Amino acid sequence: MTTATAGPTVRPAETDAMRRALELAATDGLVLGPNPRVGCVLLDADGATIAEGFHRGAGTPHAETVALANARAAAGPDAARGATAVVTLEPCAHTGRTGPCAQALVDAGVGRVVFAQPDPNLVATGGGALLHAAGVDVVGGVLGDEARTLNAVWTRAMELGRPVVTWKVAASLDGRTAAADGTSRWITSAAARADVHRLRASCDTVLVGTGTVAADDPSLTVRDADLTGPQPLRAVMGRRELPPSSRLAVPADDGTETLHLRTHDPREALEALWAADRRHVLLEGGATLAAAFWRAGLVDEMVAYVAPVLLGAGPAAVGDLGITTIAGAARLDVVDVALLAAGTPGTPGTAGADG
Ligand code: AOF
Ligand code: ZN
Repeated sequence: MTTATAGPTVRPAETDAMRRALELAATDGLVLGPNPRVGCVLLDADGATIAEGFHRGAGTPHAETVALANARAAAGPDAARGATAVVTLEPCAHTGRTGPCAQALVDAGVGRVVFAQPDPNLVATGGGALLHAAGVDVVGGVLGDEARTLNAVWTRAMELGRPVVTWKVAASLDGRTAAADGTSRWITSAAARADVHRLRASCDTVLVGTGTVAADDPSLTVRDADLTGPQPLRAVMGRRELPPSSRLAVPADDGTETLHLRTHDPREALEALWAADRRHVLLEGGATLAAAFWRAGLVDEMVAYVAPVLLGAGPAAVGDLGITTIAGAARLDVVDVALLAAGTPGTPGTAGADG
């Protein structure tokens, strides 16, 4: 990508417009699906706003096209001629669900484009170069960090070329996920289980192994948290058939989808999920599956719910990681710690089998 960062300096009105575009992109209640949040503001030569737009989610027009349409609706077909487009993401150069925005900006006669984040999507990138080649002034990187933060998971997934994987564990203080006889209700508190539902709601996929389905019959749905979009996809990995009466084998009446990935290879599973437009997978069990992902280097983040409970025996949270000596220990960085209402173990029957 060629971005003329050494070109004309960025005017204060353009930085202000970028702040506004970021605000538009961050609009509440959007159902983004696999797409990023994007906002766009069109400025005239005096730095006054001509029109604004933002992207509402996969399958809907991109922010730039929305802003151009709003400009035309307000001031006629030439409304954006000579304008400056301020966009939170490098305009796309591809024809996907919609046409290339970079070309639409050229066709509209936009004279200058200021964007925040270069497009990390290899399929769509190239808009900066296209604009530059068409004689448009292009400046990238304006409030780039803010834009990247706004789409942190999406950006990471695009850079990795696979969904981001968050591994969730709920265990006793001694790292066990069930007692010796297999009973596991309720190790963690009701507050911890509610937090799991918020975590699920922030992911587009929940992944477990066939063993977990057979052992726990989880429902893997978001019940205890706000959900703007559809329920996360329930993905099950492994070659074993799902027990026909299990919650995941029975079609859900609310449209919740289940996908059985008949493989034991984490990489293959993520490829299939990527092909299904998934960006953020919550790995929820069990120990063998978690170990397989860990050993493949495919865990990006871990969320551990640790209950002040001792079991002394019972299955461990993760299987063999191939670590034989302390020098080989997997050491993680602590990003955040929170105390979730200790001392409120749930009442059996108040949540599903998978809280
Ligand atoms: C968006 N909204 O406002 C912009 C995007 O599948 P498509 O055709 O909607 O294309 C999605 C890609 O287009 C996306 O990953 C990003 O690279 C680029 N720009 N996408 O969803 C927008 N400007
Ligand atoms: Zn676009």
